[in-house]
Amino acid sequence: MLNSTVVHVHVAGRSEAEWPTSVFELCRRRRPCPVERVFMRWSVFLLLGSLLVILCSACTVAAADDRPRLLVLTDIGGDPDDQQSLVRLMLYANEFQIEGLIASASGTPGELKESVTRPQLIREIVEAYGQVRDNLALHASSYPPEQELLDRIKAGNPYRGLDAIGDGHDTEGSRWIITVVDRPEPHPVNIAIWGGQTDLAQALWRVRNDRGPDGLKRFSAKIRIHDIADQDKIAEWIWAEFPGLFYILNRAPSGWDMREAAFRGMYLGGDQSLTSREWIDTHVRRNHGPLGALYPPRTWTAPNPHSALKEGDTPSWFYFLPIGLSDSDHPEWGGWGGRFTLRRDRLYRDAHDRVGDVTDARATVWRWRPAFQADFQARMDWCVKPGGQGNRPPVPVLEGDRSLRVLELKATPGQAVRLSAAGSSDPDGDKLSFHWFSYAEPGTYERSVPIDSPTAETVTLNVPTDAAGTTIHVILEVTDSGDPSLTRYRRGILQVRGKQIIGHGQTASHRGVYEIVLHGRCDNLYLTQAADGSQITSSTRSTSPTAAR
Ligand SMILES: [Ca+2]
Ligand SMILES: [Ca+2]
Repeated sequence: MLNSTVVHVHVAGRSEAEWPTSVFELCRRRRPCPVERVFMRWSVFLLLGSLLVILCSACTVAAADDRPRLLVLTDIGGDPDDQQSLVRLMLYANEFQIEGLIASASGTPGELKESVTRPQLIREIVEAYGQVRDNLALHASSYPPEQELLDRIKAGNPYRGLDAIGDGHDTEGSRWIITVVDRPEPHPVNIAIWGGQTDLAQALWRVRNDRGPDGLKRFSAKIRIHDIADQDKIAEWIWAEFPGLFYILNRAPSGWDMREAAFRGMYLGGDQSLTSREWIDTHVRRNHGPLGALYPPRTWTAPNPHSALKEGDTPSWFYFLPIGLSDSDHPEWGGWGGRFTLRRDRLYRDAHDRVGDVTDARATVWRWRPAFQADFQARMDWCVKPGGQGNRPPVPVLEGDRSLRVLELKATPGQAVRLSAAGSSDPDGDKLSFHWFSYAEPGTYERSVPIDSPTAETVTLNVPTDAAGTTIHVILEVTDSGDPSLTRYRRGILQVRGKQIIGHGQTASHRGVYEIVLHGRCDNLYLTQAADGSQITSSTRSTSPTAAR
């Protein structure tokens, strides 16, 4: 028979987003009961069997393409910043499987006198890419042939909004979305929305109409959406009609100045010498071949300190770009495409970072601008420089791991954790420099943790004694000595063992009395204080389940 433990916790002063743990995590920490142990034993047999099947399959199937799948919807033909974003994306065409470039209704609602789509503007840039593709391929592998990208340019609906969704509103673009998502691939389709969402909404409508709710559910589980600004004003309708979508809405909250949106950190805030007309003329538009020459020198949105580089849509695909800094499954972790918080309605919305004396959503993007602009500059050089010239990024190694994945590391409060970047290298033989820092906002330990000698190859992080039960995100930046200097990243997440405040609540404020029901023995439950030291005004303390039963 299972024992049951009920614990009441009274917590005040923590906002919903800050609540660190859940009953699920608690259940993983406790010792399994006899029934569960039998089940787990059988699970081991099942797991071994499954592994055998997978290994056998691997012998006969060619290596899968693990690059992220990317599908873009662009309102190209309005503000020229979409052409800017597309020129930059072409330089990274080797980092993705580009599945579609869909021209949705041009411009923002009411911006143009006519309702049009402009796929020819995409074609123009892809053809310019075709002229520099062989030179790009001298510096990195996997650049796709021009024709492959041309074949994936599709036209969407020149009309937008709810009146343009439903029977009779299928477009080449909406059908293509369904074709791409339906392919039996192991990886999700990452959909970056640079303009309106109408063609995506039409695809979802069509799938639900033809396949029913279960078919829609299977379809939706295969996509991740990063939407810049809800341009067609149908985001709420989409969430209501097609629940369960992985949806990042990159936009300032209602009632705020729209310039507060995370994506505007591409051109607002931070070091604005890197967005000037002089910068884009020198490093992109002049002497860098036909692709760079198509980079528009002016954009429309004001205020923009230079009215030159804007690229408001670039964060949507930066978000999916694999550079070792983050994981596309975790918008709350942050990276070149910004950082986002999961809200109660299951949507991800702009989060705030503190950088220097600034705390806002734009900082989650502009904090990385020196690195992503240097990367842009180097890849523009690749368009024209011979092989062997033109800088390539370093390859960081974290704790002996050479992949780009985020590492989960165990630690205890008060421990001096040694972290090593030994083995990091550079394909050009450049000298490497290191910068380690704790990225406070994504962790549940909500303060920055100092690192001894943070520019050394191997460093020590002293886990604070009050960090029990929290996570601490550590970023390793490895920068080479090439021209321009390029940076790549690794992230380790320290999972700090020990006392942990564990709670579960469904109330709006997460203030009040929480009830935790434990089944079976529990040797590892402690209730003391919140991770940030705040405000458990009363609690039933328990160091063993019997104490609280
Ligand atoms: Ca756009
Ligand atoms: Ca290099």
